Amino acid sequence: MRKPTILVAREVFPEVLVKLQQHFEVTSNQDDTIFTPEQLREKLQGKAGVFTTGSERIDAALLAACPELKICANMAVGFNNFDVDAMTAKRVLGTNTPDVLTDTTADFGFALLLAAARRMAESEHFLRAGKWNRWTFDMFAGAEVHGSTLGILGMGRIGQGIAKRGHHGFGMKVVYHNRSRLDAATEAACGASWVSKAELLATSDHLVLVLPYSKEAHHIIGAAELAQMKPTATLVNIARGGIVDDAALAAALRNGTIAAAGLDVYEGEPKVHPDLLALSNVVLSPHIASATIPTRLAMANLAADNLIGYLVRGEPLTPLNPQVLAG
Ligand code: 8YV
Repeated sequence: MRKPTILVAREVFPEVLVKLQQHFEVTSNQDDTIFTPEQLREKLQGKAGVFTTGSERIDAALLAACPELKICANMAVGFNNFDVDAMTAKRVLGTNTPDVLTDTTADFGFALLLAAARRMAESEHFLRAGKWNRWTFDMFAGAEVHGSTLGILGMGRIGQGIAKRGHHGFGMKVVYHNRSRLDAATEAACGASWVSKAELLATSDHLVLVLPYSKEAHHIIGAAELAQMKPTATLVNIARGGIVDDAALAAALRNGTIAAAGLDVYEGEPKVHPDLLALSNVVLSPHIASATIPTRLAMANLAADNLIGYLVRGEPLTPLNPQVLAG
């Protein structure tokens, strides 16, 4: 029997490609070309499955042009590059990679928080520029982390990981806001209390954003929200670009509305708002929160196992729209 055909839309670990080739006729992209929507549509002709990353958009127009497509397996926990409703309507399964990146991403969220609050990037640039010629009592004095109040917006798996690090590791008071409140046992394990969004903004010394991107979450942190935060506060975004209004954040950092920020994601990335690039009180990283080799390998393997599970056995591991499996 002929093997099903799939597209791996970006470069992946060679061993993951070898595993996929045991089950599928694979069109790979080890040159790592970023396909335009037209190129993606062209490459997907006749394919039953696609291995995607955040850079491939799967929408109604693409699905209409690729009638043989059955599954899109994203190598990411976030899936805002998928129009899941359109996929469900066309009976195309979507999968993501939860759990395997939780701790790695939470570690990085904490790294950005510490770097921004304790002014690590700014002071390092100062030293490298040869400007350090004496110690002064208040040189690069930052914000206290231990014992402070950690706020978390979006309390899923990664949010809980950050809460545990703050509570158990740094003795922080943890407050969170989420549409649904966690059960009492999970709140206790994270040392976290639910508060309203207004209270979260007003009381957090360090506010970490970990909510998924949705239309409702667009610019959920803008000028009005930043104005409600403490002037000494740190803001960290490891969720998605577009959740923060980057222009408003740059203005708030410039005007002292808040003290510092740590960002891993941006509106329109890989472009970064020029006003952010001009500021010293923001630590900027290029969307690397899940970037360790063991974690990226686990993500790639889970995406591959979703393709194999569904196209070979009819059983994906982490489906986003299990309705597609029902009938
Ligand atoms: C990915 C991420 O590396 O999992 C996510 O949602 O943001 C990152 O871990 C990125 O989306 C590339 O697919």
